[in-house]
Amino acid sequence: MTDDRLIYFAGSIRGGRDDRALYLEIIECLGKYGSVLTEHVADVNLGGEGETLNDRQIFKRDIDWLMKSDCLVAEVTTPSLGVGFEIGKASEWGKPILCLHRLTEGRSLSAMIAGCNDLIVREYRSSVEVKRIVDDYFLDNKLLSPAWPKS
Ligand code: 6K6
Repeated sequence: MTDDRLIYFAGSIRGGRDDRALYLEIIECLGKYGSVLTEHVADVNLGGEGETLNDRQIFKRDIDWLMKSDCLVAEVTTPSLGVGFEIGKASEWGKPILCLHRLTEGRSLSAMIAGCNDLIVREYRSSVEVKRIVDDYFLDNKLLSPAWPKS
């Protein structure tokens, strides 16, 4: 039943790569619930010499993927213009959006994310906890319903 669900995972790239290893754990967890279109977000080589697409090509490819995705899961701890843009677009298009935010001393989430009613925002403290939140999200909510409308 989950085979055809397309999940867009968003995480910081040029905003900062400190959480890259955690993105990989989240992407592996998301793989239980559908196909993750953006596995490269956790790629250790992303942005390095091997990058073949220019910015316009990256933008077009990612926007096309986001448009055809069934939901957006965004890790929002490291502030990223790209992730914020993707959340804004997905919200405008009525996609289900789960934002994952790690509680960090001295830093708080943007009010434009924390205060937006279109998003589900979940706070976590550890990689174990963030994966439990992802499991709960996909197992509990109506995303699993066959009648769930595609945007
Ligand atoms: C080349 C040089 C540095 O990074 C690259 C390759 N860039 C990207 N590749 C794929 N997706 C990207 C890239 N840059 C941004 N994105 C999209 O925006 C991803 O879907 C991420 O969720 C988000 C990250 O935005 P920034 O502003 O942190 O880069």
